[in-house]
Amino acid sequence: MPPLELAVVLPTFNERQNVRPVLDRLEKTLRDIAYEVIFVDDNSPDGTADEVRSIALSNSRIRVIQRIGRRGLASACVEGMMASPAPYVAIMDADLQHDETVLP
Ligand SMILES: Nc1nc2c(ncn2[C@@H]2O[C@H](COP(=O)(O)OP(=O)(O)O)[C@@H](O)[C@H]2O)c(=O)[nH]1
Ligand SMILES: [Mg+2]
Repeated sequence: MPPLELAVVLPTFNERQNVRPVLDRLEKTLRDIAYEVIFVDDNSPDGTADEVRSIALSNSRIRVIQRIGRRGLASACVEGMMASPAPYVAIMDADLQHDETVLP
């Protein structure tokens, strides 16, 4: 594997239905970049973290930090950033609101 270039951190709360779509979009646009995706989920009742794990099982680019008994967008972002060795980090909403094609 080439060295990681980019970590995309996706803070989530109840984004289960957006997990696959956002990953599909990132895969298309980051074709030539060695990237990983870190979801930081605050134990969403809709099972967002389980959805990520089911995909991560067969895709080592993807992982989830599931925080129990905690909430907070800013601390979720920091925790995701600190969990990656990548030299570049991007934070995005998981709700498909941000244009991922600007990342490259
Ligand atoms: N981990 C975590 N993620 C959050 C929290 N609140 C919001 N998010 C996520 O952070 C991103 C931004 O939140 P969003 O509600 O879209 O904010 P808005 O776009 O400013 O209305 C989304 O991916 C949310 O799922 C939180 O307390 N913890
Ligand atoms: Mg949003």
